[in-house]
Amino acid sequence: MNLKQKKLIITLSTLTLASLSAIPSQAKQVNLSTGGYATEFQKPALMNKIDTNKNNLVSSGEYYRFNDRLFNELDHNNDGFLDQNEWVGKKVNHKNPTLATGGYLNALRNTEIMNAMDEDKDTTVSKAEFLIYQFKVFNALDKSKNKELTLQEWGSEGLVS
Ligand SMILES: [Ca+2]
Ligand SMILES: [Ca+2]
Ligand SMILES: [Ca+2]
Repeated sequence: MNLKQKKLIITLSTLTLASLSAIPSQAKQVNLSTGGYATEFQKPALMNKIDTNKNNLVSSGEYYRFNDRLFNELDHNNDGFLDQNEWVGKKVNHKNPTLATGGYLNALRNTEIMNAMDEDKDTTVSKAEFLIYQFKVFNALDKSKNKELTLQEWGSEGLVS
C-alpha cells in the first residue's frame, strides 16, 4: 500500500453521508463559473437523472450515490484517485452512459474544475476531495437545510460568484 492509498483510507473512513451533509459551503457562494459548469449542473435533466426514485427531490443519499458512481466511472485504473489523464485525457468509456447528461460530463471534465476540487494540490482528485466538493455544492443549494433539493433549489442562485 502506498502513502496515497493510506491517506485515502484514513480520509474516507471519516467521511459519512451525515458528515458530508454537514459540510458548510464555506463561502456564501461556490464558484462554478468555469466553462458553463454551473449551467450544465443546474439543468433539470441532470437533476432528473440523480432523482432515482422520481419524487422530484434529490436527497443527500441519492446525491451521494450518484457522485460515488460518477467517480468510479471516471477512475479507470480503480486506484481511488482521478489523475489528469482520467479527468480530461481519453474519452470516458461509459460503463453506464445514462448516469449523467453529456453536457454535464463535458463541463465537468475541465482542468479548472479539477483544480478547484484538488484541495491538497497534489494534481490528483481523491474520492474524498470529489465528494467533499460536490457536497459543498449540494449544501449551498439546499436553502431550506433539510438535506433534500427541490427543483427550485436545484436551479437556485449561489453557485456562481
Ligand atoms: Ca428523490
Ligand atoms: Ca485513477
Ligand atoms: Ca488532491
